[in-house]
Amino acid sequence: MLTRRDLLVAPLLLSGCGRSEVAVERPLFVADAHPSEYPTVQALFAIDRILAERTGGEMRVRIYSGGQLGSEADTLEITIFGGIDMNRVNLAPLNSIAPETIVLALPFLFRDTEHLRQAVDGAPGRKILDALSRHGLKGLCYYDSGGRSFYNTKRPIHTPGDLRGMKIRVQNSDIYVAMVQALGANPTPMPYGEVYQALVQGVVDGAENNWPSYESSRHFEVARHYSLTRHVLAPEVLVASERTWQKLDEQQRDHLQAAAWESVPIMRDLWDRRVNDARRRMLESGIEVVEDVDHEAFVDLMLPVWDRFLTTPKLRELAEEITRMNNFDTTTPG
Ligand code: GTR
Repeated sequence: MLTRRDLLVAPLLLSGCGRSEVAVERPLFVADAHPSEYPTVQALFAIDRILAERTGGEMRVRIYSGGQLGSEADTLEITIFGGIDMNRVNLAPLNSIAPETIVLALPFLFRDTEHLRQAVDGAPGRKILDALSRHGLKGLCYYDSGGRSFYNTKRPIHTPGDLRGMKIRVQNSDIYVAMVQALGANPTPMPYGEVYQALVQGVVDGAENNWPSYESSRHFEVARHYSLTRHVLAPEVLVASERTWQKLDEQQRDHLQAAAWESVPIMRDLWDRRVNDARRRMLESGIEVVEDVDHEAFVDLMLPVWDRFLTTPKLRELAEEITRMNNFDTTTPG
């Protein structure tokens, strides 16, 4: 198993003299917080298969799933340094690194999954991935993450007032902190891997996530009230270390980028099925699902959050560009 010390020497192993002579002498290391059967991790396995086939086994990816290399925030730092070659993270831990990523995390920005897919497949998605290169990361592609909804151990949430005073775990991102504060609850930033215990011990009363994570993290065992607020649809993102990227020759980069793009429809297909399966299993487990949510009341309280985080004309334009794309009439689960 890879240790933190290995990660410190890993950049030295990806060697080469001139760019065109670079050889990948070991597999590319990639981190993911989710267990191996989760759709994001399955997408990484797909990348490995595609690369192995196209390069006759010269380029491979080795996947460290289940958060074994550390929290998303920690592994991102190591990725920027070059100790991990690739990282599949939620957009939230990137919010403090690249301000452009905040736009996709704005509450109630997306109407549904189709709207999100249109935005990330189009110009706005491209701009945000490109913005990462100034911060030591090469943005490769986005994956779905569905709608995040609040769940808790105490009571059903229909209105923001029901959240008042509750301690809610949030991802390590200022916009999530502000969002939960604006709803009248107490935000507690905490790495994903610590949330289950925190719920059991009452350190927090609730959290927020999509159906597949609510299930696979087993938070549903403790937090039995799941309210369909779907307040954020921010995607997952696959990044490479800019240091690793610079060590690959042009053909290797093309292979890696193509494999990442090709993994997106594979992931979306797995994702849609996983959302349906997780939802069905959760309902069967007897949790209380609150569908009757006062969305307007939630949206109203989020307007100041938009103002606070859209601090530059560039960010406002990006948000407007995405809002204008909201012209679909199909829906997919999320
Ligand atoms: C999941 C996401 C993870 C992580 C987690 C969290 O939906 O896939 O990358 O961000 O949420 O809440 O920390």
